[in-house]
Amino acid sequence: MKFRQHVLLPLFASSLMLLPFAASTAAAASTASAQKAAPKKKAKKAAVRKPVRKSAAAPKIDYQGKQVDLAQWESVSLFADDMVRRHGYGREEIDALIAKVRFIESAVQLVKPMPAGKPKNWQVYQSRFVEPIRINAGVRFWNANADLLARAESEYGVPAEIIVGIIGVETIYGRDTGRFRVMDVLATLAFAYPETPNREARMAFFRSELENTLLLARKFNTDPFSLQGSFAGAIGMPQFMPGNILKLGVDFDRDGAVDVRDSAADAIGSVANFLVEHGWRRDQPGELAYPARVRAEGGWEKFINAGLSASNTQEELAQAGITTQAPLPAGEKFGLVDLQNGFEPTEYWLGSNNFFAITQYNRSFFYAMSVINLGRAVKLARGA
Ligand SMILES: [Ca+2]
Repeated sequence: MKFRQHVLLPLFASSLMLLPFAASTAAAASTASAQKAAPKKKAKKAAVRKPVRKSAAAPKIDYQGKQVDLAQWESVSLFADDMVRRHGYGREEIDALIAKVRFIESAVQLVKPMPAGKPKNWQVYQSRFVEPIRINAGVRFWNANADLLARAESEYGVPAEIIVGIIGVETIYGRDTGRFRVMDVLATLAFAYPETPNREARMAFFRSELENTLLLARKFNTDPFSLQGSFAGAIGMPQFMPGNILKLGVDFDRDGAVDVRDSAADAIGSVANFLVEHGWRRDQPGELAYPARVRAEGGWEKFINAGLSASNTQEELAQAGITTQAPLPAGEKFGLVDLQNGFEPTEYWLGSNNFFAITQYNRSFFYAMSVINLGRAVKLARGA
């Protein structure tokens, strides 16, 4: 299994995530995914009585944080020793960097799991991403980058509409890339992660991403404190974690550096490369997913939450009572995708290998299906 660099998608999206251990994506805790749909009806009612305080529903986010003496902490000191020993930094150099880090309480709050709330609702989730503002921005992005998208499609075999779907869902094409200093949030989460059952694993992940941030800055000769991102340290248009920029980032405009924040070319190439490295197949026949029906008698439930891969044969699925109206491409395997709709009936789909490659970007069926639908909507709007 490949090491997953994705971060927990905690705040608002967590109640919508399909999988419990949402150790999400390259995209990690993307700003876009964390946006909360405003409770419209309530706001309207309130407006009748008095002017609505628009920000009332959103928590106040402190991007600046506060000065703390991290150098006092043993875990920080061990990290510094490690950077000196394994990567040849000077101890003074690391100490000077650590001294500049600010503690971001907002990041700690934002990674905490949300209390169980309303049931997951695919239609509500999707309506936040497949909507006119994002579609129009997608048309502009596609038009502005048509040659790059075509080149990525030919070099990586990933259709333009999938790349457009991902960058749109992540950040509305670079509009919401996050306003935290990556060094601050990663250090905060690496050394002061909140008490959760997976705390140790998450801290190890963020320590490794803090290390990657320093290596990234050194590699491209930039100030690590100039890097900005989400509360979980995801950077740029595609919300890549620093480790993914190092490992999977592509200098698609060939200017000598991977810059997923300011170069649409690098963002496009990096997203395509990410998908290929996570199993996307250029030659896959048929659709990414097929609407499916499950028989009333049951027998198919074992295929729910059975992992993020298309690993079931068509015979297995049919025998368990899962069928599609459209014929499936011969020999291809699939996985069952359930899209829960609150108190309405759940939608079922059979997801292909490439569908599940998208779930490696963010470990959620809702996410992958929204990417596909946004990309398709942009393509349609552009063609019209
Ligand atoms: Ca570049």
